[in-house]
Amino acid sequence: MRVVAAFVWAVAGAAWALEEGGVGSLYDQHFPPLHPNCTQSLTDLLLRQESQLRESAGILKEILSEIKGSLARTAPSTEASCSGTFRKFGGTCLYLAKDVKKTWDAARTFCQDLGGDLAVFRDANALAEAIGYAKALGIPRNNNVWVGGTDRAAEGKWKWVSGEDMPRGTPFWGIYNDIRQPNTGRGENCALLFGNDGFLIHDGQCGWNSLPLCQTKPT
Ligand SMILES: [Ca+2]
Repeated sequence: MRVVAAFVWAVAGAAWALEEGGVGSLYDQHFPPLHPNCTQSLTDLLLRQESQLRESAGILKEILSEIKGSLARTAPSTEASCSGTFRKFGGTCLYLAKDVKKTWDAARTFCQDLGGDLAVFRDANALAEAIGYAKALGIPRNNNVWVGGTDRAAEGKWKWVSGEDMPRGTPFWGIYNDIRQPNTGRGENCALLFGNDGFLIHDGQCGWNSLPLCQTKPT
């Protein structure tokens, strides 16, 4: 509104100044003096135009908002996902083959054939998610689940198949019948989730037949 008023005053003021300066006659030849009614008409015109521009700006904003919403709905998702039978848990994909029983080595080959390896857990939350997964699948407590840990290369030095050291103690390894795991030395060199101990980690004989817990990265 102030802009419109200033413009009107500027036009009227300029016409008046030209007349006062002696070049008014030249100005009048080209721009006859505005009749007071004309000034009012110009003001009305500018006010109407301002109102229309505001209305147009509002409509354009609505259109822009619609376009943004449409783009957001049609844009492809960039969130990583897990392929095939694998399920996503945080930043990893797990697949517990509940109907497959194999030795630790055969279970590892089974997982590698699916593009992954036996599962490893770098923190307690990751292990807790895997235990929750096993329980949700209804794995019987007398079943065990192979994970990717072994001390076969050097007795007592438990390593993940990724080459990292396995964590020791709670809450990773179980304490069963007051015996802290791992407890069987050279007799048991492969790591499993022991059903009868709430699927906490135990050492087991690599030749036992247990369920493979496979892991891949989301893609
Ligand atoms: Ca051992």
